[in-house]
Amino acid sequence: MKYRKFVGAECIGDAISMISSDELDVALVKNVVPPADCIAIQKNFFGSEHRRRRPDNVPGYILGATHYSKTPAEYFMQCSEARASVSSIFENTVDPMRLVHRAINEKTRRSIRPSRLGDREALHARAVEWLPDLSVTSEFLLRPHEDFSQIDCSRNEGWEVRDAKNVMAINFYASADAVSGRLRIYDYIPDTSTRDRLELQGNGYPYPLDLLENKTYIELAVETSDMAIINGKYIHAVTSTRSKRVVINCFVAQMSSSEYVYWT
Ligand SMILES: O=C(O)CCC(=O)C(=O)O
Repeated sequence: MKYRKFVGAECIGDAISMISSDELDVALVKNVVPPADCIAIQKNFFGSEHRRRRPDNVPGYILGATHYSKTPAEYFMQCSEARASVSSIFENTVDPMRLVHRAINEKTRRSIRPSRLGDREALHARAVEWLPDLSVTSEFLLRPHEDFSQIDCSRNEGWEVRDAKNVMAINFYASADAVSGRLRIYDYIPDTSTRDRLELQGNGYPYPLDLLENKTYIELAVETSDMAIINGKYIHAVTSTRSKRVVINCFVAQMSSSEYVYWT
């Protein structure tokens, strides 16, 4: 697994084009957004009446929509409903995902657009607040998973991402400290037969820990204002946290037409 650290928003395009061409699997870009904008994003998020408990048994709050476990029709319906509230997170501040779009345009000279289903469009971001884990007994805030099984499944028939050969997970940290809530990426991409055997086709979550026992990993000590960009086929997890952790994220894939599409 190839990992590299970058500094500054001007490096986002390099990180993405290197991951797209398999020169890199994991990139951590430091200092993407000034601290005042991270605070403004947090303030907008915490002030929003649309923030709600995550519906997927992961401890935290979410604003926006997630395609996880949903049919495309359900997901795109939620995108339409949540669009205005997602935009409000970036009111009067920097939108880190728009920085990604600009970087793709400028660095790769490819276009990026929302993934579509008919005339509906996917969201460009969602925001997640992870609740501090006070039980201390669990190693993970989010257990090991990968992001490819969620798109590479029959549920998504008729949605263009079903044809994607890759997926990048892009996470921007509006609030995080280096001590806990680390992003752990195992040097392991499960093949289709492993996903089938574990019955994880369609969701890719959670992978049993014994499968990962002998796998090496890197842990990104993510901090406020960092952006982590990873090849989402690798199994990854978030270690438990005792502090406030607010993440803005989305998925991006480069399609056979060479254009990029995003969704959440
Ligand atoms: O919060 C993070 O660092 C990564 C989150 C993640 O992997 C996910 O939401 O699927």
